[in-house]
Amino acid sequence: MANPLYDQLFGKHAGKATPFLHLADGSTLTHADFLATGAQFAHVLTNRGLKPGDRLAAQIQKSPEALALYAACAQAGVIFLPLNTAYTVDELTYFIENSGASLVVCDTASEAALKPVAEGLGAKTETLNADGSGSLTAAAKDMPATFETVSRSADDLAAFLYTSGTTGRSKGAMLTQANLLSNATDLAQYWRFSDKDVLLHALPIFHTHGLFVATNVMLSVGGSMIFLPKFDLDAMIANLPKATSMMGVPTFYTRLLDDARFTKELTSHMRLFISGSAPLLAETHVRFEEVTGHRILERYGMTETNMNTSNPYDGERRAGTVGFPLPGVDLKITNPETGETLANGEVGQIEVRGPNVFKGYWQMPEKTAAELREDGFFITGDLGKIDEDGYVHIVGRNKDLIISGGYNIYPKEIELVLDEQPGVLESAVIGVPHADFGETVLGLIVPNSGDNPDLDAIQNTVAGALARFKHPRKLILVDSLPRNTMGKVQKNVLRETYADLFAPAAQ
Ligand code: MLC
Ligand code: AMP
Repeated sequence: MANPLYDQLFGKHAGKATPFLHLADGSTLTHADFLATGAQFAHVLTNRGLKPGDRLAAQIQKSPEALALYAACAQAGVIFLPLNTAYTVDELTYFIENSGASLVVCDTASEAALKPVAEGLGAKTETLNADGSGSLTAAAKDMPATFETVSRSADDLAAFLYTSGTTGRSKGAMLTQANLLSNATDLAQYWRFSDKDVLLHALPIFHTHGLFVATNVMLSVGGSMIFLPKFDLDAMIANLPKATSMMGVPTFYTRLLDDARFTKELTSHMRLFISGSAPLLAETHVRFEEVTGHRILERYGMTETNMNTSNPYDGERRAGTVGFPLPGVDLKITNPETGETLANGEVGQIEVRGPNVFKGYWQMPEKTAAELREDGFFITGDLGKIDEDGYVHIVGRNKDLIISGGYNIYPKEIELVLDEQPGVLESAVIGVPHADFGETVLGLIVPNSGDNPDLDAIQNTVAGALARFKHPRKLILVDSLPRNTMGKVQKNVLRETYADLFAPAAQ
């Protein structure tokens, strides 16, 4: 009986007393301990009636147990659906309903609000808290520490990750075992990870970066991770001496660089620093090398495709580029109107194809067809070019998207809320440069004639509806929105007008 994802990432470490997770309290969890917890959880899942192919939605804090739940899903053949801990009940309701999740795992504090929603949608609930306590662990305590791995094929679905869309409706990206495995093994080789590596892990584990890139790579080689609950400067500085490598979003690197304790001495033993999920400014790349002597290795990926390109391990890591297509990944630049492939040097939309590319959006055949071509190329929505040396540059986006501190925010989702507010005629939400988050959210509101909308009340309503990281940093009343001759709002004009609002000098 085979289950490639479980066997190749988890099962092969069965019985190993080697360290897997180094925790903030100084304790260490071995691979064997971790797998035992995963197996106990897998028993609970099957006892709760979950069958292979069912969905488990989890909105839980980062902890070893949270990661063991991922292992449990892999072992029981359940599709894992991790959710941002910042999502509101409104947002969660949609994900639970859309995915048809059979079980929702949340922390005790959110249970009262989520249980009725889950039950209304036919899902059971269990709790799992940041300290590992909760009904799930309580039920797992007396379960056997081994579980007969459910047979799955590489083409079976392993996870759904929701990604917002330009229409404001989130889509569940269906990722197969093969998508995850191929990327994990390719990245581990490309970046020369081994069982000697200790990865400093401060990313959330509900997104591709922290869960699939970081964790799967380390699992595939049998290395260990310093598993911090979140990014905290003091904890990063304290733990860097024990790490060999680190992965982060650009905000991690700019925050480290702004701290006087982050020096060449602190980092001289490090093997590798990797950045992704948002553009790393060339200036940050250069500053990082000046301070540490290391060149950050920048790579490019997305929820639907895992990782697509990477700067080389040995060759030149070129600032402002995302490197070369990974082995097995085809990448082309096409004309957005005609789909024709463009010559090197020309800017167009980036399309990718490979074993890393997802299967489509859950129950959204039209959206899948619009973005995933029949020949397997996925239209990323990013604009880029390939230079004369083959390096891929991302120069912009063909999708209305803001990336703040590595989190994707789709303006449409916020505009839909703003437009409904009393006194609002229409709105436009844009991303403007921000020293810490790279970009941040700005909302522009056109009032109904003669009205004076209450901006504080609007912010409060937004707060109830949308996750904190999506809230506009500021709302501004404007008389009208600039439009082109087709009547389309010219967001580029707005972005230029407000470019300096949160730039360093204005903060
Ligand atoms: C937190 N806040 C954010 C935010 N993160 N607001 C906007 N954007 C963000 N990214 C909110 C907090 O709730 C808080 O609200 C306020 O902003 C300031 O918080 P902070 O303490 O400064 O933030 P912090 O908790 O330190 O978090 C910042 C961060 C974190 C950058 C460390 O956001 C983070 O870990 N980002 C990584 C995201 C990620 O993993 N992306 C990968 C996606 S996968 P208040 O109420 O206090 O004002 C992907 C594919 C690929 O993209 O290629 O990898
Ligand atoms: P997500 O859907 O959260 O996975 O985000 C994917 C998007 O993040 C991509 O489509 C890009 O726009 C952006 N992204 C990821 N890595 C990089 C990078 N290294 N440089 C620029 N943008 C990036």
